[in-house]
Amino acid sequence: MQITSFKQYEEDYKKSVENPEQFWGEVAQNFQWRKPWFKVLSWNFQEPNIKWFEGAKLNITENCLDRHLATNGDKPAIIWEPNNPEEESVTYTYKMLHERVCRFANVLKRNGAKKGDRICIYMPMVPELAIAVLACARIGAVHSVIFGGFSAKSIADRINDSQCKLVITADGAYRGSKQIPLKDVIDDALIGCPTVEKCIVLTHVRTPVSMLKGRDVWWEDEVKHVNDICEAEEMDAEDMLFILYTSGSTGKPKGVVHTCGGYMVYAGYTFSNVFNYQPGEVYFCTADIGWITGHSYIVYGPLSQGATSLLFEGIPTYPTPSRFWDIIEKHKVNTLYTAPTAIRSLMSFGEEPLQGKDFSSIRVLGSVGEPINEEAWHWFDEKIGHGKAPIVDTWWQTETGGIMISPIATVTPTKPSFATLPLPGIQPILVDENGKEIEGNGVSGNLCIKFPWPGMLRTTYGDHERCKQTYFSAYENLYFTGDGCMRDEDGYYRITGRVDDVLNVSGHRIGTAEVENAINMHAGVIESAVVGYPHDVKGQGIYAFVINPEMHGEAELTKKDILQTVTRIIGAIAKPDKILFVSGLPKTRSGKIMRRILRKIAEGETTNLGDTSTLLDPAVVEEIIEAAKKI
Ligand code: 6R9
Repeated sequence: MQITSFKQYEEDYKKSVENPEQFWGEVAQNFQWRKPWFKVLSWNFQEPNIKWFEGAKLNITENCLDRHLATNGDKPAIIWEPNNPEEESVTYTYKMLHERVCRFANVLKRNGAKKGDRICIYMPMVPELAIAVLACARIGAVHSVIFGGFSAKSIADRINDSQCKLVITADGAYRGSKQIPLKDVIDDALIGCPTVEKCIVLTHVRTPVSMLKGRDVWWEDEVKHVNDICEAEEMDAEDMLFILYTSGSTGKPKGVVHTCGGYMVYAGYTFSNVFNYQPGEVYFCTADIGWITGHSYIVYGPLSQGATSLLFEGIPTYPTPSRFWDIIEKHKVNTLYTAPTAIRSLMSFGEEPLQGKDFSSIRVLGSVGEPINEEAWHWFDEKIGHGKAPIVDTWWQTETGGIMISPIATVTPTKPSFATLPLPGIQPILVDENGKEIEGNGVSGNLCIKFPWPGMLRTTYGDHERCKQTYFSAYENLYFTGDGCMRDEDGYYRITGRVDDVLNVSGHRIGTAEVENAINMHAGVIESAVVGYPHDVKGQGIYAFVINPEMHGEAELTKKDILQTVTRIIGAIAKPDKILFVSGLPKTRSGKIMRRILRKIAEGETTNLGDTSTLLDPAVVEEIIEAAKKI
């Protein structure tokens, strides 16, 4: 199923559009099914109702583990690099990983988990995180992984939304020189989570934690009480595999739902092709398993293909900005898949951290999460790839399950900051505001997809209407991505960024409404408006305009108060980079905040603010501009 020439890509693409069912039916033959499907695809985008491989039975862990045992049992499945380079790295072969997953699956059962139950995972980037994820899949429980940077309140909201029965966590996590007290955060979260019956705690940083009698158990104790034989649960192709929460333009994150069969096929197929993975190679994705990139391209995609997936706890700059390069040298990494924000941050340290490092193993480079600017692209190409490693700029989303528009390594000619061409099976279309298709090349519009693909989301947990409204109602019969996009003269796609109220901060999706809600929780805040602005390292920074009561002679409100509130309500990842206290916000007569104006001010624009005639009080704009000059 690996594409090896551009001609083959063109042929496969054509076939995938002309006869999608035959195309995906053939791709799916490369996976292991307990029972075959009777229909490859049935769909409509109105409801939406999408079913892939209907009637088929499988368990994704048999594809990620069992099927490799006979031939590749002793091959490394996961290599783990700890936060502190002085500690030993750990390697799990496929045999070992299979054994650990089965054992932990039995621990889950012992603690009352069964098929269909939702399980929240809040863990550091350790092999046990991958084990926990796979153990859920093994028994047919639905995992909901929450990134370690989210606050107790965010966790509680997510746990309650999907009524999780179990939580898997650790005492803490390392993040460079810092420690994150995961269990403490979970304890705070669980005060408001009546559905959680058990909490399994892994020892990692060895910080003291409190264990609640009857609820909390230690991972290390539990595994002693079970054996390592665990028959995989037989799942329907359309049974739920996981929920992953993501931000949208409203205040409340949605639980994006992926199902077993289609997701597996899509993650595996795209992994194998986009990275042109070759047997025996070491593949290093620097994402966190708390995000979709980690789900699809640290765990499920690579393991389904019998690959060696390198997993790393820590940050790119600790203990030095050579950390990635040292890992590449040490483990002879062949593929590095990372984010533009990490590249820009490492660029800022100059040449010194690269001196004497051996990059000769690098064959393929990848970028994900946000548009990659040309400067970062060239630096990545020259300094890390030495001009010899193709860069795959992979555009996709939590909702798409896997990579959608991207070069295929060694096959597609690349172009700096272009995601290039759609993968087989993906039918992008650009539309104007009215949903009219923009045809031809050298054009820009809103990016939609007009035909289903196996990895697409099926619903948003507990609220199908929301899924419909968010993705399938903006334009009739199309999946709307929320991204703006241009198609150049060669038909290459370049993603220009979100067209909705979603920010992309260091590759993390954050809704402006979420941040505003958090800021407004502070007793002293009357109202706020949040917009993004260009940031050298993060891609986008968060700019908050906050109405300060002090200006009306009330209690003193400080920027620190606001930062603390946001950290408590959402998590440190959503902290504004700039806060501007104002006495009013630019509103229309109907009371809508004119973000367009605030965005311009945040970008440093002071004169060309566009039409302000519909504003209720145009004078407030002048005041904001003056204040903005001072910060
Ligand atoms: C995989 C992931 C999705 C949003 C997406 C877009 C942006 C992702 C990109 C990119 C330009 C790329 N995005 N990859 N923009 N070029 N190669 O990041 O999922 O966290 O859901 O974010 O990220 O705006 O809509 P997710």
